[in-house]
Amino acid sequence: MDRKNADAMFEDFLAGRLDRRSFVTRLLALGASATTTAALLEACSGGTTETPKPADGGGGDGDEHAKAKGKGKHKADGDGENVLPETKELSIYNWSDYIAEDVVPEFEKETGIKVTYNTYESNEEMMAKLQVGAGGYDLVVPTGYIVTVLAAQDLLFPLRKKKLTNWANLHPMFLNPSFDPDNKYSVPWLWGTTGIAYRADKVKAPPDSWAVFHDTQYKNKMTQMDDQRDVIGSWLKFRGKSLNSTDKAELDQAKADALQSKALLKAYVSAPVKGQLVSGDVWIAQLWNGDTMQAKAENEQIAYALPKEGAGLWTDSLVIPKSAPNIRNALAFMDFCMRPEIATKIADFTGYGSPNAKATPETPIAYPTDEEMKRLEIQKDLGEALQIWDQIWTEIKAG
Ligand code: N2P
Repeated sequence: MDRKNADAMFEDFLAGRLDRRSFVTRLLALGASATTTAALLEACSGGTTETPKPADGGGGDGDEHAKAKGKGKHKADGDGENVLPETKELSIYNWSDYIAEDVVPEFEKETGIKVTYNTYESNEEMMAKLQVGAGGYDLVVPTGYIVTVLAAQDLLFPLRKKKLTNWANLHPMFLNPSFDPDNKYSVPWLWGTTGIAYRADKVKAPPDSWAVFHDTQYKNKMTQMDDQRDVIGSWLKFRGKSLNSTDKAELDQAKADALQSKALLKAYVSAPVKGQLVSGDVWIAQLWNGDTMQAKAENEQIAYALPKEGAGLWTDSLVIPKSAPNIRNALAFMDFCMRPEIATKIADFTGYGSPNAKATPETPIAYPTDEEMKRLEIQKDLGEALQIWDQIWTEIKAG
């Protein structure tokens, strides 16, 4: 999608210079996927269309704000930075099923802060809201490559590490990631893989290849995720290519493979497929390891496989949008979740790996074996090529 044009269109739409219908038509014409467009509309209609005012001037270190406002009157905030306002609220926007149930209530009880908690099903859904300034969120949980994109768009608030007293609990392996050097903006939340969940009691053999989504015997019993990076990425892997490919011919082949499989799929659906796996409406689903383990807790017949051609490996992280109204509380929640017992609860409930070295989860987690690890690839920002991916995804969805 042509981002400059798209940005100009958002402005026209928000300012009422472009009606809803023309906005949608033009956005699709620019190559935005239907999912992105729907998410944008939802974002525009929900809540305020104004960019929430940054609580801390929005600047990297808040200095400009201090100068503009108080000319030295601002008190220092422990490390020479200006004071973050004290509020009693916190708004969290996280993936569905991605926290333990009692973490938020415990935080509220301990701090007296009232938490608003909303969920999303894809990075695109979350980004669409942030990019139009809707939501007033204090914390969101993007996948690694999305942290890079949001930082490049100047949408993130740099962490104040001095407020993160439990930082040392994080495993060094998850620190200083290439998607966010020096963890300028992000605190690792959970990590996992994107593979195949299946019903061991229904399939003839455990699926060991993305080719299973071309297998006609499973027509209408299979789903792939509602996520362009995961779907197109899986077909690229199937052909031995990188899931970050920007090569037009490789992407055309991935599109052809996706369309061939689409005829056999019940739907493109991400986390909500768990219920259908449990009930047996779906036997084979592209899914993440942790969500698969959550479904397995309800039905023992559910298993997880990483295809032989390779699959995706990712880390999701907590970040604070620059527009966050409650930055102090966002930092407090980050720190709270880095406590060993809280990190343990989160890993136990979600079935995902914790980046916290002191977490001691007891529920089974489908960690990749060393051998599988060699076949995993990390998603990267696609840069300009995202336009081609957006276009292909729109065609797959429409096809
Ligand atoms: C949410 C799992 C999200 C993982 N249930 C995506 N990286």
